[in-house]
Amino acid sequence: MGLWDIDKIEYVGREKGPQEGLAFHYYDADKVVAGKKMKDWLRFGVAWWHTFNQELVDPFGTGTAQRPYYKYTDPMDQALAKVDYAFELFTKLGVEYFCFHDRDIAPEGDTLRETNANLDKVVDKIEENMKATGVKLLWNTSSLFTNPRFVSGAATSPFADIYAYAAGQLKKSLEIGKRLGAENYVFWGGREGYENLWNTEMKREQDHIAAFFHMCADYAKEIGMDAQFLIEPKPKEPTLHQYDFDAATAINFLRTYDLTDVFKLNLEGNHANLAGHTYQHEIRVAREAGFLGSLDANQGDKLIGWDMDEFPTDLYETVAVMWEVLAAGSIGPRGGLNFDAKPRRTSFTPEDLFRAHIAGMDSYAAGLLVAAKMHEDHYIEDLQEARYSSFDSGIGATVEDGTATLASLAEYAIDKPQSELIAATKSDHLESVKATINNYIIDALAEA
Ligand code: XLS
Ligand code: NI
Ligand code: NI
Repeated sequence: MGLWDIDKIEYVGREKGPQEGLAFHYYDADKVVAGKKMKDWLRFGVAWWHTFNQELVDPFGTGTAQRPYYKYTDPMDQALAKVDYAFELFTKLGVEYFCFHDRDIAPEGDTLRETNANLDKVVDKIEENMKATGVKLLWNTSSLFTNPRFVSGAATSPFADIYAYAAGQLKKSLEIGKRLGAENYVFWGGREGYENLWNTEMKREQDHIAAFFHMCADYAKEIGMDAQFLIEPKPKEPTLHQYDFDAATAINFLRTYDLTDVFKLNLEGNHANLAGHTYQHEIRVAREAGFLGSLDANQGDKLIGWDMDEFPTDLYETVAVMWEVLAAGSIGPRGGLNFDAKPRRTSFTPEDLFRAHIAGMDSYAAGLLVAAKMHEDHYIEDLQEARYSSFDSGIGATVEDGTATLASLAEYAIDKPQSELIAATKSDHLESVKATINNYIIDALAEA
């Protein structure tokens, strides 16, 4: 049973009925769906910070989590012990990737030099375990938001010493990413924004962080670190306003500062909601602009306006996400689905960590099955094609081939009576579309 006192999680399908908690009902890693194995479409990753470090605190209470490694009271002993627990959890779940911040895996020392030495010890052990298990690093990142030194940001801090420290931290993180063969490297700007605009030079701060990103790209090139760089948009929380607000804002930033060759986006469900979007919207924006990089799989709650980081179980959302992923051909060049998610405070046992990942993995596997069936039938593609068909020929085609002018269009429209214009529009039958998507969910999962 190992360190966690839990057996390897197996795929049992639906034969045992709906209540088999410690087994996969839909996630069948090697099953081929839409031309690829499920595990290669989904590339699940475990988030070190939530799964191993999150104590399930909330603003009103201390942690409720019960974890077997809490018996190691020395921070370094605990950090090293966690590596064993981590790799056993990955292999028992059959998850092939993981992600971490520098601060998740090793305690800080008083100086960057001491901190880096702590990191090296844990990274040695992580590297050994990666070799032994074949589990890979989906991405690593630097925490430039936890320590009080980052109170006013890191690469947008008004304090130059802090900026320099952040750069030093990044240098080390990129070296670790290279050493561990990171597929991606993530930048989430949790404190890169402002609390108040009156004391903020917004453009100056953005110039600074752009320079920071260029330095990171240059250094990665210099040391031969070839991870795909990703910006992870989030509109707010912890700061009042964050500069990488949403996908569209982040893409505009990358274009403004000539960073489009280096960066793509890592998109997160709950962040999308905080920005007033759906997860599907954020993925669509990135996909159509060519910036889809990777996904942080979690969900928010309709009734609560902050970052809940719930494990994703909303099938309607996983279907939408996987529909976009199938349309793109992959999550991203080197992307995966990282569970940036934590069990609820009331799900505090070690076993709940497994249950939560199983729920997330099954929900995305189910989403993949449904979306694959929709793509196979060309249901959405046909519906969209028909909707825009008036642009395939006639006056519409002149718009798309660039020959239309305001005058040519006005000339075409000038004598059209209202009755003809209304006749040119068609009902979307949106309620039927939504009901049909429901039917796809019901039918595809009944067949699974
Ligand atoms: C916080 C972010 C964070 C990033 C990595 O809301 O999602 O966890 O994924 O720094
Ligand atoms: Ni988040
Ligand atoms: Ni995230």
